[in-house]
Amino acid sequence: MTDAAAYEPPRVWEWERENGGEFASINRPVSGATHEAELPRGTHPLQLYSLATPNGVKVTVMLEELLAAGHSGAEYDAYVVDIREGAQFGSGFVAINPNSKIPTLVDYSLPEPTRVFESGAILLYLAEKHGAFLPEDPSARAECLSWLFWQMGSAPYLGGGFGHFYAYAPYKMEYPIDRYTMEVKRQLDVLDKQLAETRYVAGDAYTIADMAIWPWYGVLTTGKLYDAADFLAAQDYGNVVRWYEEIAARDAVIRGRKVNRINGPLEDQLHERHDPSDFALRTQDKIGAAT
Ligand SMILES: N[C@@H](CCC(=O)N[C@@H](CS)C(=O)NCC(=O)O)C(=O)O
Repeated sequence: MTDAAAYEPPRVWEWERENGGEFASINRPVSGATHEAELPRGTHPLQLYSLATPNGVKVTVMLEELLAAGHSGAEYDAYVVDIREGAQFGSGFVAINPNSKIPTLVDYSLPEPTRVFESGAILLYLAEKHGAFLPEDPSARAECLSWLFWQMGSAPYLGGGFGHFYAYAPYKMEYPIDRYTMEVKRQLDVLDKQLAETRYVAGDAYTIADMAIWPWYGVLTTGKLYDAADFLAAQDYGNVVRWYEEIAARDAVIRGRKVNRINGPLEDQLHERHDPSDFALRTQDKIGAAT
């Protein structure tokens, strides 16, 4: 074990503004707005404020899946909240999500505009609103919700634990990397064993449980998340890889991954989404070519 314990916690912790880690400039020990900033609003009932991180992609995939399944009431406008620039601390965003995290949705189709934050809550809200991707049978529904909440409880160990210490911390520390790698591999094994029995996570049907888990544990097997596929021997989880590939090929997933993406190939970046035609006309390669 490297990194001998050199740190002795003081009696009362104090905020050291520059700790050197990636995202250090946006991390604060207090909540609330740092500046005034109104949110833009489009014409559709559903307004999404997000970014194409794993948590953001869950929701854009769900909305594109709903539209592909014929739920026209799921038409939406999607705006980028650039969390690297601190946009999640603008007053307009804090008003719809006091926790200052993407994704956040506002539904204007109800008598009162209704905010929904937390990606799991948004998936459940949309599934119930449209009667889709959530089984009606009580047993199947319980299984789906169990896996949805499994994801919400597990992914912080993957993102905030493993991802932080493996990819973002200012230097590599063996103890936390070891601890979180152990847990993430255990989680991958849970998923792999489940997917050895079922086509999708919660059974034969593709549900919001798949949409929640896939952008984290599915994408992890490709190396596109934290560049950690080799380190985790992620390709050894063959059932997860099979499930990842089947879902990655869905048209709605291909579209949903592009929405609010601000990195990667220009043809995969649709910064704002207002209309289905935007995928053909307004990705960054097209906008760049037109200007
Ligand atoms: N539990 C939340 C987590 C959301 C979350 O952590 N969002 C990140 C991006 S993936 C974020 O907005 N981070 C900005 C910040 O921490 O200031 C959810 O599932 O919606």
